[in-house]
Amino acid sequence: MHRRRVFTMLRTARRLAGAVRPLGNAPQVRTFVAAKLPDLDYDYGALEPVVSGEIMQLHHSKHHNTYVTNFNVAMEKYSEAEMKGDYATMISLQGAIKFNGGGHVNHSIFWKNLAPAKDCAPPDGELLKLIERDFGSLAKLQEKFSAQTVAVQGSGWGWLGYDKASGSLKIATTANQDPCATVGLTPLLGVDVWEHAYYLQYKNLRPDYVKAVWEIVNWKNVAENLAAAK
Ligand code: MN3
Repeated sequence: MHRRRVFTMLRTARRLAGAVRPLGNAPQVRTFVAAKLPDLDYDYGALEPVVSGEIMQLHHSKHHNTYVTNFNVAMEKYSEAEMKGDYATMISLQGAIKFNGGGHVNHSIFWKNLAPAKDCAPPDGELLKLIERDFGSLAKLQEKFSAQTVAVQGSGWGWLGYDKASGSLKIATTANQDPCATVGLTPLLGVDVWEHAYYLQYKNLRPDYVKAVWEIVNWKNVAENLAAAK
């Protein structure tokens, strides 16, 4: 390579590096947008008898709220570590970010997926068309979804997701608070099968809880999620 050209390249590289250096010794102020516990669109008791008001209150105001609090704490620490270039700390925080951030993301979807039974109507339009194409019928989707979700070992979630690559609907499960996106799908409908979601009411009978949840699935919200995913 010509010497003059190498010199020009070095000068350009130095200029670019200078552009991202902080100005003087001014402190860098960097904050992340703190997560907030979302309000529910219905009262705690509005999903009865499928899910009791007691479960809803604990689930939203205690469990979900704790994920939000712990996610924000982990993200504050992450931001500080990031500014210091403390990569080891950044890596050590990733478990807490995934778990608590996943808890926040998943429950935020879940609350919107549900509605009082009197306000729920079966899916129609584009959503119904895709359900029938990809599963045969709504009943078959529900059967397959329920079987896989009931079979989650320990704590986790059942999902109906949209697969952008194939343009189709897919059923998946995730462990713990892993979000649906970790299996490559855009979440349309999630069902929480952590024991805190049903145990006070259904005890060990997770299949009864999952079967009953279909009565309070807000298909209108699922259709909105599909429209946004496409
Ligand atoms: Mn939960």
